[in-house]
Amino acid sequence: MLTYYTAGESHGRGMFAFLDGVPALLKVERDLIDVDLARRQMGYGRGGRMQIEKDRVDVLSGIRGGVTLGSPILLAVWNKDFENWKQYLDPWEIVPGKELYTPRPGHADLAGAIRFGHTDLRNVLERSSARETAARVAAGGLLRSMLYVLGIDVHSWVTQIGTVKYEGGFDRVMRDASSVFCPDPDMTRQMEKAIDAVIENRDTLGGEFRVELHGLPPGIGSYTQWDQRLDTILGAHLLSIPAIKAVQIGKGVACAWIPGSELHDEILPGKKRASNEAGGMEGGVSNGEPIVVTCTMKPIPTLMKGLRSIDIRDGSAKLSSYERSDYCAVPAACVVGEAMVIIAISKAILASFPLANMEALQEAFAHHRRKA
Ligand code: EPS
Repeated sequence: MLTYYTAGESHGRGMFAFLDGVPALLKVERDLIDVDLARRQMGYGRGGRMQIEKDRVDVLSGIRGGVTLGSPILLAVWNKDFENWKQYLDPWEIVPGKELYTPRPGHADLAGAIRFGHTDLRNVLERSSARETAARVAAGGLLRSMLYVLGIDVHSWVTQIGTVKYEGGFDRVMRDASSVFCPDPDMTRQMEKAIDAVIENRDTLGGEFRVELHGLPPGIGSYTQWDQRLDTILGAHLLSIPAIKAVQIGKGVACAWIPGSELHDEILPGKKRASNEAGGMEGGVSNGEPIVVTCTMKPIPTLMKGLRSIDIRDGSAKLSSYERSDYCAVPAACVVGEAMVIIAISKAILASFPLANMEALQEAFAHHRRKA
């Protein structure tokens, strides 16, 4: 069983990912992790923090000579900004000056303070900040090496920012050339304009991105139990990304109005499919077609102009506090989406093939592919 958790505060020492159950003898491509970390930092509309950080993975345990040991893996992404914050976040002795009392509507501030009994919202913000997603991307970047060996590729692109919608397909070169990770230069310009407008207005903007996974054989996941369904696993992983409010699989919400005769992917000789509206899974099991998911991200709740809120000390009306933040983080979120799809599918694969090392996994996987 693959276990994955993160730890770390936004302005603390670093962000950490803990992985247990990664098969031994996996050759880890360090560059794959660092490239993903660098991509997560990019995107038009990001705030000042990304000028400070230069995210790189540091391996604290579980890998020796570039190869996994089968033991627990601990990854670190150190926060350069910690230098500016250590007096406020030291585990033993802190100085006052960074307390927060006016919760941001849409952020975890108020609900999180009630949940844990905090009187200083800083204690909520530090962990609920989307900086945590750096650890997710490090974990996903590591598991990308495993999926790569198994013949699986994962990629993503931005399909919408505000009301600007891109309906075309994926092109890696064009996606990488775009400041918003949208594989179309004209749409990129329109999306940049939409972001410029909210920056001008001291506001924020959400959007939508798509993640595709190619090369997964049929028969991964299960219909026999609710928590083994691929939809369950993917949905949970993607909805866990901060600010993600909806996840669509395949045709998604359009399933409501397309008749069955037009929606379902007819089966052709050789088990080929006439289409892939199901997004690569039926009954919670992969069907051999690409996995296709689309995620909706809400606008970031940290608004420079503020929103109506209260001072939690006395309940009086105040504008919500402003912390340095992003105006639009949809491009970054699409890199996080890739990482979460990689983690979800890795879990599903290792649940079907609970093997101790990569040699055994590759052999079992190849046998399964032949049979399918
Ligand atoms: C982020 C780092 C954070 C925020 C952002 C994402 O850094 P700082 O708070 O120091 O600016 O920029 O977090 C949020 C927008 C949020 O709402 O939590 C990062 O590394 O992605």
